[in-house]
Order: sequence, then structure tokens, then C-alpha cells
Amino acid sequence: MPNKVFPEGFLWGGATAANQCEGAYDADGRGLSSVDVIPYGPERMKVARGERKMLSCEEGYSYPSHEAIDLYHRYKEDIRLFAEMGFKCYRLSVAWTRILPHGDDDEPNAAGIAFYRDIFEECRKYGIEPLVTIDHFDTPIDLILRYGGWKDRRMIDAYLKYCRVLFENYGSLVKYWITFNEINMLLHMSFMGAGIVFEEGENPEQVKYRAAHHELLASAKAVLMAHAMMPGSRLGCMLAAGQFYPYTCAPEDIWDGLEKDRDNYFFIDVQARGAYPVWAWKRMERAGVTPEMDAEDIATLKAGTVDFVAFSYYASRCTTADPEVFAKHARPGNAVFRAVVNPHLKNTEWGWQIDPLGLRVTANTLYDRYQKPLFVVENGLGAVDKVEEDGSIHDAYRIDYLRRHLEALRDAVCEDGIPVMGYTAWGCIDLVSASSGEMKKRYGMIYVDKDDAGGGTLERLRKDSFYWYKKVIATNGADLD
Ligand code: BGP
Repeated sequence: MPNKVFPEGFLWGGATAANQCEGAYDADGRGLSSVDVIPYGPERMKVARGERKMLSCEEGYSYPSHEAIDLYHRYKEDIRLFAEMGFKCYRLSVAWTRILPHGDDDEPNAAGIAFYRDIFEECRKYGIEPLVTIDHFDTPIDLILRYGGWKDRRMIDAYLKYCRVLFENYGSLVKYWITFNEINMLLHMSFMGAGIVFEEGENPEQVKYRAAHHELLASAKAVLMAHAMMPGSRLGCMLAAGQFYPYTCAPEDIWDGLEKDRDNYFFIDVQARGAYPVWAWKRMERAGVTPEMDAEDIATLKAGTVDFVAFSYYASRCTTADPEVFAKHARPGNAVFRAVVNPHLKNTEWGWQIDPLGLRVTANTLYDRYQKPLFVVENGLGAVDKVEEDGSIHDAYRIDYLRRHLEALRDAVCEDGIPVMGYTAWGCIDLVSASSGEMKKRYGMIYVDKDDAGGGTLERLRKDSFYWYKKVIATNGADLD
């Protein structure tokens, strides 16, 4: 049988987010952003969820975004390493407040504009296609103080002002854009995802669905603006994906799985199909949380649909309708998604369940639902790595995870015929974990010498997975061994 390979022009690469790697949080005119005030330690999740208000850097806390891995000063070295691996694509996000320090300034920050131009030009020098996330867990603090983040409709205009600056300055350098990272995270980590803090007396569901409506409108308007300003540009939405499997074949569990999946697909249904699904509207009506929507909104959502559906995939999820089963098998710890443990799967050190076939399931489901090209923009294993005396790092566990997921993706492409544009491995260079703020939860093929207490030289080292991924890319995925 001939080797199965990925399609020609497949965009192999890696992905990062500004706040998790750049550091230099107050350098060269950058303004403060939501992610800069989400601390390391036990309060992190409460702040990220919007349950604990922390709108400035408080005494006694440390904030991982402030230095991160200092990509701001080392991007040339880092992009050179990406090029050495053979990257065709680098997914990164722009820090909104590097461009507009207060979120909606009339004059953009020249240093911020120059910084990303340099990055994109550096990528182009090596033939690496940039894929830019416009908003990756990043709401300017000034807009949170003035508007309460995405609760307020005025956020749409601020976001569009920011988009216009990006499109004007980088239209000739960047073809692929994603409007919001993991837009469905708004429901789970409302401050991290949308700058929302829940105030006394507010109905959280109402706040979330109103904010979701604003982001969905902003996304549609950005798509329209991009297409008008940059002919040939391709705009994507982005889902934190992972199918919910029913814990048993009891019809109640099947229904529960369907409902939980819908919580997430809700966003992509609007962005990819151009309208709220009927069930979503009914559900919001029943809960008394429908957002205000006029005829113009309906027309905007319909016109501003995306060109491709991007998603992150780390694990599938498992659910039950039975509260007793849930209580007995609930995933331990500070899990972002409420789910039960799937007894058929093994766990990572952080309790994320490893399910390569789930990637094929997810890709098929998304394509059945949307019939738009897909892009896997995040996937990877967060694990502790050990540096040997000679500086080598033997991360066979990471290679195994990536290999099995790429085999499943290759099956989705070659066996099922799903159009997949590319694959960017998450945290191709070690960076700060979004959920835990740790450095020791490493995803990279490139090791960064930095620890959770902020120590380390920031030196970059190649792991075994670096050489493995280089070979995968060189053979266009034919050789995954
Ligand atoms: C996604 C985010 C990323 C990233 C990744 C891994 O939700 O888009 O920013 O960090 O998950 O998660 P973590 O860093 O929590 O391990």
C-alpha cells in the first residue's frame, strides 16, 4: 500500500499566544491586559473564571505573563529554530495592548506595530506563513474598567478599530487570521476569555450570552472588514474542541452528551453558518437570557461567516446524566470542563485524557456539521521534562502522543477525505500554561530554561521531539515513526 501523506501545501507548524511567551509586558508603550493580572498560584482559576476581581497587579502575587519566555527579545532566535524544524506556518497572537495600549486609541503604538512587522517579515524570510489570532485571551484592562469587558456592546467598535490597524499594517504580510481563540472558553473562563468579572446581583448566564453575542458580531464584522480590505485573506473561527462521549448507552447519557456538545458548537454554528441555531435560541428563551438582537445583527451574522474552522484538540470529554455517577467519577482537580473520567483512556500528568482517535472523531463531526476546511491549530502534551547532563531532553512520551494524534489526523484526511489545511502543535516552544500558569507543564519541541519560580537562563535547547517533528514535516507526514 502506498504511504499515506498529507496534502501538498499542508501547513505544518507550531502555535503560541502573545501573553504566554512574549513577556516584556510593559515595554515600549504596551498597555496592561487581562492576562497580565491573572496570577500564578491558587487564585489563578478564580480570577480566570471571573469569580475573584483582580484588575491590577496586587502585592504578594506573581504574574507569569510579565516575563514569560521573553520571546519579545528573542524572536529571531526562536523563529530560526522553527525554520530549522521546517515549519511552513507559525500561529501566533498579537497582544492587543501592544498595538492599542488603552484598547481603542486613535493613534496606534508605533513600537508595537514595528515589533509584529519584524516578526512577520522574519517568518516570510524563511517561507513561514504566519497565522494570526487577533484575540487570544487578551482584553485590554482599560476597556474592562470602562466597559466591563465584552459584557458591553461598545467592545465591538474597539475590537474593529484594532482589527483595522492590523489589516492596514499587515495585510500584505498575513493571509490567515483567526478572530477569537477558543471562543467557547467565554463560558468557562469568562475573565480570561472575555474580560468579564461577575458582579453581585448579575445573572452569570445572561452576562455570558450577551458577551457571546457581542463577540460573535465582532467576529462577523471583522470577517467582512478583512475580506473588503485584504482580498484573498482567509478568516477562521476557533473552537476548544473535543467531543463529549456518553458514559453509558443510556438514552439520557446520549442526550446529555448532545447537549454538552451544543454548548460548544453554539459559537461555531453562528460563525460558520451565519445564524443562531433554533435550539440555542429556545434554550436562551427558557432561561430568560436571550441577548438583544435586531435585524441588522441578523444580517451581519449571516454575511460575516468564516472561511475555515480552526480548533484545538487535547482530549475528548465524557459525560453522564446521572448525578450519582457524576459524583463518583467526576474529573478531579480544577478541570475547565465539567466531565467524568473515561475509564478507557489514560491520563497525562495533569489529568487530561489521551484519546488520539478522538481527534479523528472530532474532525469528522466538525466537517459533517460545517463543510468548511478545518485547521488543527492546537494539539500537544503538557509534561515535565528532564534535561540530561549533556543538554539533551528525551521526550519519547511527547513524540508518542504527537505521533498517535497525527496518525489519527492522517486517517481523517486520507481515509475519510476531510479537508484539513494544516496542523500547528501547541507550545512548539515551552511557554507559560494558560490554566495553571506553570512553566513545568511543557509542550515544546524546544526547551526553555525557566522554572515556576521565575528562575532560569531562558536558554533554548532542542528536545528529541524537535528532530522527530523535523522529519515528520520533511516527509509531509509519511514518516511518523
Ligand atoms: C488552550 C489555549 C492555549 C493553551 C492550551 C493548553 O486552551 O488556547 O492558550 O495554553 O489550551 O492549555 P494549558 O496551557 O492550560 O495546558
